[in-house]
Amino acid sequence: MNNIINKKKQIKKNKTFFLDRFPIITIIGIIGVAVIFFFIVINLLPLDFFSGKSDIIPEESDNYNIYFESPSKDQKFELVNNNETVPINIKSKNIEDIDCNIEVYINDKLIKTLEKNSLDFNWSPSSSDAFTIYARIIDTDGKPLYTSEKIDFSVDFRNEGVTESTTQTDVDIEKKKNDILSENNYRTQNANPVFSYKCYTPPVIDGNLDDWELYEKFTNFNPTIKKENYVNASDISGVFSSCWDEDNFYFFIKVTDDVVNQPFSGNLINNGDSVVLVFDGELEQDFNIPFLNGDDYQIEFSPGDNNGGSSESFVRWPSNSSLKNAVISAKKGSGGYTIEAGIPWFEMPKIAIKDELITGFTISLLDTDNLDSTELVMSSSRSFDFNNVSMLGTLIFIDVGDLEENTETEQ
Ligand SMILES: [Ca+2]
Ligand SMILES: [Ca+2]
Ligand SMILES: [Ca+2]
Ligand SMILES: [Ca+2]
Repeated sequence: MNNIINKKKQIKKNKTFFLDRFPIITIIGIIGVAVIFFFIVINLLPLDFFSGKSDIIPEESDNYNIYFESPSKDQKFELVNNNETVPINIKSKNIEDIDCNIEVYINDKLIKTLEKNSLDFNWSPSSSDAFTIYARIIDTDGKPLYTSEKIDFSVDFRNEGVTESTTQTDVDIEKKKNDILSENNYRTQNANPVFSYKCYTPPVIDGNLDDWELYEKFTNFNPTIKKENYVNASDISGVFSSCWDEDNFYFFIKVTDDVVNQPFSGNLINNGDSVVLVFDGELEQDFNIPFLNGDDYQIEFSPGDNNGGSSESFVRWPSNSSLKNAVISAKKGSGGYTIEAGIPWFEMPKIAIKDELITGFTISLLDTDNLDSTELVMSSSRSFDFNNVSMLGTLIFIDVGDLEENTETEQ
């Protein structure tokens, strides 16, 4: 009997033991659910909802990165006038998957907000000065995710004052350029676009620089073919300008070259010191075609051969013949040469010249010093291949009014 009572007691004890604990388990369960819910809510709310800690960055942001390819640290830009610009090239890492923009600050002032896929532009400084540039990745709420290193650089205008008075015009020109750049397709990764202004008075083709003061100067040539032979800027470098009207494309190139050597003429000029211009006339339509086709032109210019022959040009593509109707003037000296030329548009009939025309374009400097063939090629695009137009940079033809008149009336 006692045994039975004891067993019953034991069973009862076990039952109460379990039932006593049951509410505790329930409470723990409720707390657990509450905690999980709490974290879900936190994640759904902006980060600074609790306590304003806006500098808390998601873990993976450690991998975001942006840095400047141009300007480089302490780089000095020597600009001829206000039409010249400083190329800003930003590289990014691991921002493909986040919704963000890039803000660019110069001297702590926001100068531009870029889309993450288009991180190159030309900046027009207003005067000679020292500058500090940095960029931030910002998310769609404007919250900064990453700030780049600060890069110091300087700008020195050689003709300070001469074009200072054209500020108002420059603003309009910059706006027109930016509108074109933001509304069109071009190969931004190949090179910063170069602008060719319409001229209201054509340059005098005499090999002299005088009439190029108002036009954009391009100097940022890169070693592209046989680049292991590149020594320094006195080996080979250049300053390029161009302009246009309804009749002709005009350009001026000043080539610095330690040894001017052109043993050849006619269809061999591309083996000696020479310059080659490549146009893709229908950039938009041919965006995915790497080979040269019917609207492309590859035109070579020689400053004249070693025997005192005159300057000449040769169309390598599409016709493989000399360029008969171009007007060319060249000057050779001990430290290089200049070529000034006007090419009638009828020699490049597939380029339908008009305001805001965008073409694929690269100008390359072919340098021969001591050998019988090209030793090094410097190009206006980051890479260059004679047979691949998808490596070309961009030339944009724009009409910004009569620059000469603007300068005269404002002075
Ligand atoms: Ca001239
Ligand atoms: Ca050279
Ligand atoms: Ca083409
Ligand atoms: Ca040379």
